[in-house]
Amino acid sequence: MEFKVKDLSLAEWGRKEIELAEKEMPGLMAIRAEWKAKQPLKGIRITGSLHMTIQTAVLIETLVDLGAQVRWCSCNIFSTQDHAAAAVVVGRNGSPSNPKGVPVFAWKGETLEEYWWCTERALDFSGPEYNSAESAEPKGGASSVNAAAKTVGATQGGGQSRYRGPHQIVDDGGDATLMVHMGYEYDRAGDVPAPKPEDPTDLKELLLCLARIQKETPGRWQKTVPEIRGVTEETTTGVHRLYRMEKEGKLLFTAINVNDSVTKSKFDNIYGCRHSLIDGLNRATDVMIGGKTAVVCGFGEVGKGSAQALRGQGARVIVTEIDPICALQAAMEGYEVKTLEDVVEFADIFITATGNYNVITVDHMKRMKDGAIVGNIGHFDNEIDMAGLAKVPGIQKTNIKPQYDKWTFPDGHRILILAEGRLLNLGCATGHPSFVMSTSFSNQTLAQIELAQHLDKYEKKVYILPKHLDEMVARLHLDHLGVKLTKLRPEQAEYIGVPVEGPYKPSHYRY
Ligand code: NAD
Ligand code: RBV
Repeated sequence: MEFKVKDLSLAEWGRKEIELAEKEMPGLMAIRAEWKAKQPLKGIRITGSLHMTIQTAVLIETLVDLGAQVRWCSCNIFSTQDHAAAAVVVGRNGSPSNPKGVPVFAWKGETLEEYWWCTERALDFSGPEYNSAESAEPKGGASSVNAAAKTVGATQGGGQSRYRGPHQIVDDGGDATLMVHMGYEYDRAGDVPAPKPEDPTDLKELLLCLARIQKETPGRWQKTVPEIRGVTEETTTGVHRLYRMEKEGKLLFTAINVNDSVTKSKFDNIYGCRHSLIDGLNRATDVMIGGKTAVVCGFGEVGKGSAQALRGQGARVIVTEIDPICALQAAMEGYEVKTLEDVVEFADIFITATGNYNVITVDHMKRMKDGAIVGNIGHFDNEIDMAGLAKVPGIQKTNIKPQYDKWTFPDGHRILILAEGRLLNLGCATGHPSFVMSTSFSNQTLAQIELAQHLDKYEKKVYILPKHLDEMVARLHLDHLGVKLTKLRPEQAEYIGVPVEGPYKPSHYRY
């Protein structure tokens, strides 16, 4: 079996934590129990690009239990838990000397070149193990998709005619989707452009990776794309990318926006970050948060959870916002709302949670006080201008420990940066805990089943899951917390105009 992880001997530890996580992931366990016999993902090849954590291991093994053939990489260079990756490769019945699990390409501390290599490997199902008839013929409208793919392959000849990509993608942030879309575009153009000096490093590395692939397997992406049924996207930033592609007419397959299931964004983004933001801050810095002034940039879902966590520790929290509604919400919650310019000189801790870029600029960092802590919990590494920081003449970077650096400016003042500006809860800690990831990943699994079983209902557009599934995901998590739900009586249902069995809210309801 092909794979690349840090150390397979970590598998036993990983397995123990996976087993504990399963107990905290009742939604995924219920979906396994409900669907295992029906095998709704049988014959479906799934590529996942999502933080390779213990929680993700439980998702991967759920997809396998439902019949899928899975390959996986992380969507971040720092977020892999190496013992989780090892356990997934070894599998439930294998051993480090005889791994029988899922091919994973991920380790903590990848370079960007390695990152794109891992993504590319996770997208390649050409090995002989995928050549069975069952792998080639998924149910539910795929035969025409496959027929189209075979035609493309047949016209090209050579090795790539046997080339197999995934049928479905689980994406987080959209990098696997981006690689496929860019690869496809450059395949058709016949050339991958050379990176420009001003391109961000990860784009440069992606272009170099695509150029290599085009040389080795020309036509690969044209063969891949017609076989892809769709993608299910985990996070806000990835979803923004998808809607933009749809608007520009560039989306090549169906996309399910998992983030905007209520049981994802109103839980993972808020309560998950409420847990894992301070976990990351504490593990990296071990600095007392109480009494400090903390600035949270962005008061969306992630900002709301982050601000609450910092306040819970006794920090004095200041919020920055561009949206008057979110600014007003923050004020009504009792936070001061200021601009960064107002507070940059005296705050102790800065957290970006906007999904935007250049929110904390080099100029801001030049003005921060000595010892200021700067971290990001949004998806990419450009909310804090890390590229600009590295270019400040005379600046010195001193590594304190992995994913924690001290940057000393020529005037002698220092700032402390977490996870090189990448999401600190996954870089410096282990991301969200299992229970809340169970709600996110139940949505992911249901979305994957939807693509596998009902593709005929969808066009090449972005969709969210229907509300009855959202309510079902919530329902699957109630018992674990001892929640007793009140049963709606028929006459009451009639009075408020909803079915007794739900959905209980109209689609415009915002929770
Ligand atoms: P959101 O849209 O709900 O919130 C973002 C907020 O930032 C918005 O209210 C917006 O008005 C505000 N904003 C934008 N530009 C700003 C600026 N220049 N200054 C101040 N505020 C600004 O999105 P979200 O769901 O909270 O997600 C935010 C980011 O976090 C995304 O990148 C998302 O992918 C990521 N995310 C990370 C995790 C994690 O575990 N680290 C979890 C969920 C989401
Ligand atoms: N996230 N995953 C974890 N423990 O596996 N923690 C957070 C985990 C996801 C979360 O769903 C968010 O939308 C995404 O990471 C941002 O990349």
